[in-house]
Amino acid sequence: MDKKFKRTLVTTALPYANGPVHIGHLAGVYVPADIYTRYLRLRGEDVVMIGGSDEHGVPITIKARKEGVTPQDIVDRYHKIIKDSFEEFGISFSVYSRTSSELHHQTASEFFRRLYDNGQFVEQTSKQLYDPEAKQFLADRYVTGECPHCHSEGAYGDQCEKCGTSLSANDLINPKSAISGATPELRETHHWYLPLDRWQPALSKWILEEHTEWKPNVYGQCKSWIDLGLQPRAVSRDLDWGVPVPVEGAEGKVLYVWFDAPIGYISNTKEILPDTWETYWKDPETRIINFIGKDNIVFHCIVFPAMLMAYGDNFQLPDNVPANEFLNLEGDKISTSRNWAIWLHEYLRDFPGKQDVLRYVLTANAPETKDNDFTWRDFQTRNNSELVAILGNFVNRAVVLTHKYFDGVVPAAGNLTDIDNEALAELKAIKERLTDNLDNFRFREGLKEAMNIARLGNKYLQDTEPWKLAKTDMARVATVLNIAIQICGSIDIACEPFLPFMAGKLKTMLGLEKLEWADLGKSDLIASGTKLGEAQLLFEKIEDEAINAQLDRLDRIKKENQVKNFKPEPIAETIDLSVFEKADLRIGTVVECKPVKKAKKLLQFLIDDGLEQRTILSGIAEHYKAEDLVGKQVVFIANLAPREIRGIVSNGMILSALNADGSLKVISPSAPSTPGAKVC
Ligand code: B3M
Ligand code: ZN
Repeated sequence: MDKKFKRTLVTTALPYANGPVHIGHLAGVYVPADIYTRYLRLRGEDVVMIGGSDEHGVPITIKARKEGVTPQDIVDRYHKIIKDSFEEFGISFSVYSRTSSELHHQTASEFFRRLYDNGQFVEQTSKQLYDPEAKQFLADRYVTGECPHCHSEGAYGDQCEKCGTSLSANDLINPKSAISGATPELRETHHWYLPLDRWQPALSKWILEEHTEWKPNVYGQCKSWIDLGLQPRAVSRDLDWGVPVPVEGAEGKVLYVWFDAPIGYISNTKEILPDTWETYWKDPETRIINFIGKDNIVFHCIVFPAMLMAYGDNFQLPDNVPANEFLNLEGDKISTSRNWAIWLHEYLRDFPGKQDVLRYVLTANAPETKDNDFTWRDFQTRNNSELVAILGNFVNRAVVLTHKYFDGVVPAAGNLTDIDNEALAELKAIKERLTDNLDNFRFREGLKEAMNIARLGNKYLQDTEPWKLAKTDMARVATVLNIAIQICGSIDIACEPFLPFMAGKLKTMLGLEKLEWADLGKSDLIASGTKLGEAQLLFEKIEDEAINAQLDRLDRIKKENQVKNFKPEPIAETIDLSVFEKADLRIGTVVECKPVKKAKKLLQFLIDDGLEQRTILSGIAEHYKAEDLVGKQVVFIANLAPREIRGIVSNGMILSALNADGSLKVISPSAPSTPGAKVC
């Protein structure tokens, strides 16, 4: 860490307590924040990591309304689920609290009041969208419509999730109430606005001049906001759920959720450090790092800093905001409403004890510079060919060989040869690169370097072949295994931020008392004479069945969504009866049915049409087993010109319904009919 700083305050975006958390949350915010915090702790730095649930705002009240329960019920339920998931994944918050707490309400209220008293707001009356049926103003997500920027449907009143633009409800094209579906009308209401324009010069200097080192995605978004010219932003809402506006004449108004939520970072710091919290917020020797997803950039880089500047009293601005892009799932955007996600509590049910595997895959694929994709196949490959085959394998070999030749007691090293010195030098070089990556929030690259230590270990054992030396030169075997065990120790330290569960196991196996970054790369990290624990497998292979079960689940969800969103195709152009009558539709009975070689989709039918038996090919092989269709009656077009497909002549066409989920269902008469009967 930079010498200027004495301590670090890591904040993590407060997830809305309106649903469980999924892999996107973990990959974008909590795993990177946890890696960074654990790394600083290993360095012996003073660091606190702040988390908590965001329990206000329309996302909560919408969910409550949908389920017919109170907002309090919703946040109580999901706060617990979210908190438990984080705990189980080893996200090592110093505090994980909630914005419905008494302390937060007081803190946010006081914050608003001070700004109000110091003339930091402008009060304005304006026309806002109002739902005449539900009899309420439509703040934020209570209204949806077409995005004025990218023109996609379903943009919210505060943000378009498609293009990420932050919006004002009045700008939506064709707005609709999310409560009643009604078309809103405009009604007058008054609100308090934070005049961001007043802070434009200060924000511009602070970000555009003093923080050119920020990630390009973050810097770029800030720059385009600032270049557009900052506007006053309303910080209150006409809602009954939230922190009441602490001002006379503000009945029925609460603080805008994006005003109170970031103050949650302060409240939660106060909660664990009631006496010293101010040092973490107001001392210039504190460094504040905000871990967030890209949709939260403007609030953390523009709005909250403006609030802090308006408050004064030495509140420090973040030193860095390493926001991530989004993680997709199997090629599609993760979406709570479409259930297109891997929920952490479900993952834990399906892969108990495999928290580190998910942490590993999410970091290896972290959406650090661009959106990235999670796929179950990649998950399996990374587990089997990296965690098992590289990391687990090396540690296992080193520990097992030490047990085999030295009863599990780390032997002393003799004179080092070139190969030993090279390995130790490479270890030091890896440490340097790893440290540099972690210092600069490049966790993907960092993880690669940590794994390179295991690669180095495997190569070292491969090159020295202690199992062969054991026949002739036990002194040399002692040196090799000593070094191999030192490499294991370095793996333990280097991987602790990324794979804390594995690191805990390995620490016990190696008899280490404490992991410290300073020890990483040392050649005497584990003293000779140390008795190793039993060799335990650190990772186990993930079989195809487990992965297929997950893919089947996603397939089911995709189909359910297709059915839910099914819109029948528009009706085709009108035709005369005479045109229709040209098609000779008949009933036929299936005499034979069999697959067609090398044609996945085709079934070959022999149909009794009352006159003769005719061959018809139909593209429904993925929807039926051939034998199940024998004896069934079908509707077919009898006078279609014959067509040759794959060397077989098809005389007609069997009719099927193409359903919303993509399935094809053969059309049959509702009761047994005569083969050859006309369909009319
Ligand atoms: N709850 C938005 C989100 O979950 C919001 C973050 C608050 S951070 C202070 O994306
Ligand atoms: Zn848009």
